[in-house]
Amino acid sequence: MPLSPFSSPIYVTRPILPDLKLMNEQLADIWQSRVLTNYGSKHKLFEVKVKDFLGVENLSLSVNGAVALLMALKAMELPVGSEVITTPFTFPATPHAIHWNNLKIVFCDIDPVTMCIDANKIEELITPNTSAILGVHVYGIPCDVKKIDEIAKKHNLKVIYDAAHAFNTKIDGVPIGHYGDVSMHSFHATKLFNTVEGGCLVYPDESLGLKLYRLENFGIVNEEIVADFGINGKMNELQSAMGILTIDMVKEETEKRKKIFDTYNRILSQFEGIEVMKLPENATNSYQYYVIRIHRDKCKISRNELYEKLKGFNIMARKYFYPLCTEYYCYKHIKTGPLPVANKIKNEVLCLPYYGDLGVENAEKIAEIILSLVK
Ligand code: T4K
Repeated sequence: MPLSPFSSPIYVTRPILPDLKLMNEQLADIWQSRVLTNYGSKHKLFEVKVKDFLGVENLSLSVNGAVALLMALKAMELPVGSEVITTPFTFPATPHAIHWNNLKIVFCDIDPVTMCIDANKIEELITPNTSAILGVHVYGIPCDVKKIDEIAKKHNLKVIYDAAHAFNTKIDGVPIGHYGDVSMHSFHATKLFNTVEGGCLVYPDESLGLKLYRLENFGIVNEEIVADFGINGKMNELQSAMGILTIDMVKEETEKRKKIFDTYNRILSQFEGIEVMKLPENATNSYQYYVIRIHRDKCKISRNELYEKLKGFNIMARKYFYPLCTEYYCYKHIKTGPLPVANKIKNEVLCLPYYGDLGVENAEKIAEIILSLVK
């Protein structure tokens, strides 16, 4: 029997939402206190809850992931104009953070398996002017953190991770934020765990906390002393209230997504033209994105054709991350070496609908539709 389209659009994701009654209770507290932002009681409680959840000691909440990343780079005190090696296969927020810090972006090719920055190609890009490496744990798949750490130590570089997709990822049981000098998690509405907009920075060195606090609060020390060039990166009380409730939903949402992950893998891995999402054995899954790769030589249609045809079934998959950041108008001028792997993979990837309420039955139907189109 031919597969029929969904009756309404199936988006790539849908945010988890707390019970409205519980949210109203949170709001009533805020209304009563009239403290809307600047480190109120919701912020304090939420910070403790996130630290407990992640199993980390040093964490700073932030208004969103992009601003958190700006501050992370700023906190590293890298020489103005120095070079930061990063990946072109990411959301524009990653290179933008380098640019906004008056640093030079150096794009490195990606690993053919993890799709993260290729640690084996970093050293050839290092010059006397290199100051840092900015890796992205794309789709929650970890970078080669151990190799990157070795390179950084050898060349005296800072390591910053854009872990927007890797909330709750662990490597060998260690929270991913323990690697590198500082890592950013995003709590955007499109993420597994959301505070509407929001994010945090996690860092192994406790002393970074004070610096980040100053950076996110205008550099203010007290009413008369401003010690640093801070901006306003604070998370407010409404975001924190949302987070206090949604963090308790992450475990259940993760369990639901695990079933969808297994369903997609089971059905889609039957066909050699589709490469299903895999994580290294020593890493836990963040369950933020579900990505497949379409191998054109083995499929009837291309990734782009599949993406378009899925729309006809009301399935709104997304081509994260196509095009590469090097192709964006604002970064086209940057001279890069060849990026053969990133240029190949950008045409293969497709992120499928992935959220708990999608349910296993709908995931099965999506997978069957994909198979019927590509085989
Ligand atoms: N680094 C990396 C590697 C990132 O991927 C991101 C963000 C950042 C840094 C920056 O972190 P934040 O500053 O955002 O915390 C989305 C998100 O806006 C963005 O957060 C995310 N990465 C990126 C990968 O995806 P769009 O433009 O694709 O989102 P949009 O609005 O098209 O949403 C996708 C689908 O989600 C919609 O079709 C429907 C659904 N949706 C979306 C929203 C916003 C909802 O159901 N409800 C909603 O409220 O960028």
